[in-house]
Amino acid sequence: MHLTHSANNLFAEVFLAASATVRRQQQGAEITSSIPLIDCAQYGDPARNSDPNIGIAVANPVGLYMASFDGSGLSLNGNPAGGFFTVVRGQFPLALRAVYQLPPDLAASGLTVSDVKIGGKNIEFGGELAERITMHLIGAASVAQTVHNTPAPCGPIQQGCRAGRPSGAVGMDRSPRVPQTQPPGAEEPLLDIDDIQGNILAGFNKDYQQLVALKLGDLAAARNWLRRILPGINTLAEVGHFNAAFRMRRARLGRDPIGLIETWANIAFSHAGIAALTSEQEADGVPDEAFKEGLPARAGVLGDAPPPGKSDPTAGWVMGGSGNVPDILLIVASDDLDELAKAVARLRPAGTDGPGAPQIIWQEKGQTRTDLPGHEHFGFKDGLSQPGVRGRVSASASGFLTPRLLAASPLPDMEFAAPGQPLVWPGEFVFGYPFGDQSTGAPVTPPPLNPPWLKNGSLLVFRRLRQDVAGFNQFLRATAAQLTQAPDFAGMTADRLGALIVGRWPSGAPIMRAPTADNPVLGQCPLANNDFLYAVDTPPPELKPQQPPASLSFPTASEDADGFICPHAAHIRKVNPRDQDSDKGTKFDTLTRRILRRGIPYGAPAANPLVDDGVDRGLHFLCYQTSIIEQFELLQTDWANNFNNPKPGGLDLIIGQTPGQPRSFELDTASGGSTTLSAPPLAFVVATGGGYFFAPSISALRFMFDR
Ligand code: N7H
Repeated sequence: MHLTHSANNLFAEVFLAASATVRRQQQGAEITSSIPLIDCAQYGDPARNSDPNIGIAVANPVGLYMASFDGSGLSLNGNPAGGFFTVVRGQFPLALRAVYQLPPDLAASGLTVSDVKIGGKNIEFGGELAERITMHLIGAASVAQTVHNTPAPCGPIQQGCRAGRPSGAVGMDRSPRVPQTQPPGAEEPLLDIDDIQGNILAGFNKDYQQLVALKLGDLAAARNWLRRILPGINTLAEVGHFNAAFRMRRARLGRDPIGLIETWANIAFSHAGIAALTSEQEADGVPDEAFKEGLPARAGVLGDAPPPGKSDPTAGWVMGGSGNVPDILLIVASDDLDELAKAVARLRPAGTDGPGAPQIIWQEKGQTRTDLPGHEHFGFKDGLSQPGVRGRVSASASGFLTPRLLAASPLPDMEFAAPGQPLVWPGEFVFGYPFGDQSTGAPVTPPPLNPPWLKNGSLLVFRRLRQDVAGFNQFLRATAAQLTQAPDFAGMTADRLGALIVGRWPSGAPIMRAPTADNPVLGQCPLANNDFLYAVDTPPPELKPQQPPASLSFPTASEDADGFICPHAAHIRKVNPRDQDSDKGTKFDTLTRRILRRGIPYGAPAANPLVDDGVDRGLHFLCYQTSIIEQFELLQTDWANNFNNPKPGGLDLIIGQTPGQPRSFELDTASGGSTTLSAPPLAFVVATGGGYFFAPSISALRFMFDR
């Protein structure tokens, strides 16, 4: 396969040229005539292949590229065969040339591509592979007045997936740039990477994940079991190193590495579980009332609606409802489905642990969508925005848990790890480390822990959230059709309304940077897709010298204090108002509300998102924090369920719920348009199970069974 840019008719040429032409400015005046424009753009440079008349730089042209290849379901002799697809020119999402061929050892054994199976059937035509390639056109057709097109100064401009506008672009109201406080970073604590469980700070990030809920029986047998599986509970050191190696390989290969497969397990206990294994008093030492009460007692506070004719919101839950609270939650995750099954079989209680070993009361597999990897069931890319956790994993100068990519901070008084990723003190997620002052962000030394075994542990929230995919999409379609009747919202589509409600387009492109249409290249660009603030214009990122250069392809986010671009009630704005004040305080307070999300979809994707097929599908929502009340519950109750907070503007229509009452959502435009949507009281996302747990350190686990 070989793709090149060919503007094969006049319309296409004009379209591409218009999309690619860069406005230039010199000494404050826009350049409009051709020769000065050519000089300014340095198109005379023989090393540049460009069209001087219209100003397209075709060194990295506007054109058709391969964005991704879906290798799921390809197998050779029962082994995954998606990885034989190799990009040989460019790289995703800007790949131009690729081959699908067997590695030399397999080819030498006489196997050919026709031995590869797709969905159990041998490949017959190249087209069967081609249809798994997602193509995209780089270059945006702009709707007049909607796309930032600030004139750039003279000189070459780079394009591609890296980040925002040219540094030094004029016409931006930007805050003064301050050098990012850099290492030594001596004030950042050394994290006990061999004692903290791996899913908390590193995240398993696997395609398959099984949750196993257990009830204790005989305590001696339970302790035998825990002692047996302890070596299989993975640490931050193990998971973090694997993730780093995976990232490095992927960066070099331009695709997911083949054969780099790992299987991880972590464990957490409910209050009753800890009380049984230690004592009621020890369990009460976990400093969180919500954890102590347990999820069934808190479901009403969270806004979970009881089923008709019942008063208990957890009646009918598939697990974790009143009277059915597990003592233990085991999380097992793998890159490979067979390995996952083997690990679960190894880790589950067995007869050899003794009579009365813990019983499995519920288990369920989650898995990334095969049709849209990384997307949740409503169709949106998930897992993009996580806080940058401070702390060191080694004493070396670059030994930070979260890589520091920025040379300068976009905000004068706040430090960031990467574009859009502010740094947060680890005490917000793991006990025993400094946490942030809610007014200044300065680190606060934690008080001595009592009981001391809390150290290196974390609180885990699990919510089994069923998603009504058809209900959500029908609502979008019907509401968008009504809105188009109103002059201020003419042209509204279901897709755009969905993006306004989530705050991102399905590709993950934030509406703050792609106000009118999805931009899949932006959505897939890690340095750009989370780079936006709400209260001020977001300056282009200033990356450290060793980072790839920032590009100009995507418009930066403009200040949106009024919620005209991204509504105040959009899901991602509700649960993280970023630099904007909230009812609780300033942006420094918001840093103390962050959570580490580790969710994964469960259930088969909907074949037709508008049709209710009765399939139970949704999200195994998991998150870690050190205060369930001040973090997860605050996001759900004080923000998502509340019209006025963090800023007035409506309920979060993704997760917000107020049983029995319609849920309203405000849409306002800069031109004065305003309307309030009314969504049905029954949320599109409904809890059907879950629990509050404590994920102890490796050493605390020993304390639980060595008694
Ligand atoms: Fe949300 N969705 O598909 O709409 N979420 N969420 N979430 N969520 C996020 O940034 C979704 C839920 C957060 O920093 C994205 O990773 C769905 C709960 C937070 O900008 C998408 C469900 C809670 C963020 C979704 C669900 C949160 C976030 C954008 C349930 C906490 C980061 C992708 C079925 C109470 C916000 C991304 C930021 C992002 C969706 C649940 C919180 C697409 C479908 C219960 C903090």
